[in-house]
Amino acid sequence: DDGYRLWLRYERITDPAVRTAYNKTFSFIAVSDTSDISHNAAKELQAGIGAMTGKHIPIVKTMPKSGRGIRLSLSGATDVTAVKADSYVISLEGGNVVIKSAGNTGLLYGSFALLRHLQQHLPIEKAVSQSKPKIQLRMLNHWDNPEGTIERGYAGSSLWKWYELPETVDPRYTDYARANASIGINGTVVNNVNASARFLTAEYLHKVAALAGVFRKYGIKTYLSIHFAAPKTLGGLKTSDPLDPEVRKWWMEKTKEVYSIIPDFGGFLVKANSEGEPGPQDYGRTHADGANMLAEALAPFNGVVIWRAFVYKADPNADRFKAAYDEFASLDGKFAKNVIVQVKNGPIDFQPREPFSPLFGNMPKTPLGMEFQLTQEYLGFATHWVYEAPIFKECLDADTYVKGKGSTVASIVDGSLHNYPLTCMAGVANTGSDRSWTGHPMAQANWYAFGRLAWDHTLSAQAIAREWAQLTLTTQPKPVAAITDIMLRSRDIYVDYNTPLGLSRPWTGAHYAPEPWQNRSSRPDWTAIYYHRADSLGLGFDRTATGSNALQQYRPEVTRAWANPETCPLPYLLWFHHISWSQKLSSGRTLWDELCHRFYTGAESVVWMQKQWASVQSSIDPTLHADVTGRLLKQHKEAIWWRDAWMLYLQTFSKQAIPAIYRRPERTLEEVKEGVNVYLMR
Ligand code: BDP
Repeated sequence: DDGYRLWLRYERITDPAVRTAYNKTFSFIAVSDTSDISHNAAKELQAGIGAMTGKHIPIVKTMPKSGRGIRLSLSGATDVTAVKADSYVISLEGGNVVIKSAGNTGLLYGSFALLRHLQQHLPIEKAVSQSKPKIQLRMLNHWDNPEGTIERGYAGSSLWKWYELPETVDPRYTDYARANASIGINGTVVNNVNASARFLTAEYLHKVAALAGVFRKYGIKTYLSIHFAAPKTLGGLKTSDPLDPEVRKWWMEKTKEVYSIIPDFGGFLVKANSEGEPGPQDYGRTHADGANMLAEALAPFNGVVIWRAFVYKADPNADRFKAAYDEFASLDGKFAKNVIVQVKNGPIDFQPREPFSPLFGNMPKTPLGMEFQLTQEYLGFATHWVYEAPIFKECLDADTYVKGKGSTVASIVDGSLHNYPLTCMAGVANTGSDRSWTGHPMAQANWYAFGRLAWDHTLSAQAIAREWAQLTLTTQPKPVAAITDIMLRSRDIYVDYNTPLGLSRPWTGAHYAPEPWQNRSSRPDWTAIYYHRADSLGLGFDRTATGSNALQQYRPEVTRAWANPETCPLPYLLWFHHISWSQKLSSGRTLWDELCHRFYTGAESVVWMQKQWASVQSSIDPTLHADVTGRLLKQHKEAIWWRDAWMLYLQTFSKQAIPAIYRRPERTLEEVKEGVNVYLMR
């Protein structure tokens, strides 16, 4: 198994009782709606159930007089909301399974829900359910470049073969769309946020249209990241000032052209005045001015602007933690109706563990979308096994207290707390041209978990892990439990050997190798020492009132809990405090001893992962098992690499010994540095 089929494997059911029950129930699929989406729903059921039972199930327009089957039933309702159209009910009527929805997308999602159920070999009666998405725009963001590379992509090159498009349409695009639809994803931004203006040329729009033509048959809308200076670079104008009438006209005409080529185009995603990208501030205008200009051009077509809040200036005295809040909170209420501000889960940058972004809750009049990162930029690329649902859940379940207790980030993002008219959750994709789609086969679970949570953020990380393992790896309960266990612990294990106790590592470089000593860069906030602040006294970034006071951006309930080093949860400790090496922590250990403990147990726990994985060998496809075994070997080596790098480096400040219960690193700090240099060599 090369992993290509993802969680849509539809393996033949070997249990005769289950197969007989399914065979009795499924002798036809009746669908009268003739839309592509409904047709694809029926086709998916036919292929899936057919493969699982070994029986050909005909697709028919009207219900046959005898026999039992599945009916896809589109209610005649008109003028339904997008959420209604995506919702579905699965019921049993006279022995038939009926999937009902007000929209054909609901029929598609209901069909995939039924298939998920059957793939777990569950009784048909238990499929009776109803479901509606909590978020309207459930999107992937691809950081794909026109020449085929992927920024922060670790699974091969771009799925989009721009040089072949639009004439050649790779069948893989259909499988991509099926996979997304199966977990409820209904939007995709196909190009990098560091956007090339090339995507707005007619030539590229036709390529994008060919992709959109495939995606729309699975209920997926296509979006583009835009280059804010396109009026200049592409249009030959003298300026890209968003208040300039010529510039506005250029965007209106360009947008019209986009819609003439892609009639159901979704909208624009924008990274502006961030990390060197152009933006409205180049002309003394605000983010709102920039977004509203695009919103005006998109409004006639019901398109949306998704404007990113990932900004931080090159100010040596500023705390990058505060930047997004400082630039955006005051703009609340100034954005046009069809603008969503997309916020990364944490205030800095997709770190292995971050507190939630303080922007959540502080823009009640502006729909805030969530941006998670599926690709493992800071999580060991495609080598380390990190199940990300706990990261997503930790943020979604966090309480902001903006409207009292229970004001979770999820309730903000799903629009319920502030009555947002638009809701959006995006995942920076981890897909690429690798046969397994995601490089590390277990990273498929992160794509899966993102889709499931964007649909329903109340699902638990555990339930999703179990479901994914059953669909993707094996239906046997014991190995499923063992794999779920690895998945649920994997993130904490990674954090322990990589960035324990609230350390972070968004420094420049490969974003892979340990370089806590890195102290030179074109900007101070691109060095390692800016973040960890190790010195002879202690470690960590003081963000309390005696430091940058970033904690002030949260509500008092949060600030109070986190501003006190005694009550600040250990996982966030060094995010907010500079702690002395010998200070006793709530664990009973001193900071230095706790660090040693985390680094060592973290690295050691990878051995536990290896053992768990070895224990499931007989239930897993041999190719896949061997692949993951190899990656775990590497992960263990690199966990020790990270441990040694941090420990030896921090020891130069703490001047304390590594407790005798742990084996001393087998290399010196200089040797680790040399190794990292080789890694970084060009
Ligand atoms: C950082 C990445 C960079 C992205 C940037 C972003 O290192 O490649 O362009 O985020 O989100 O994490 O814009």
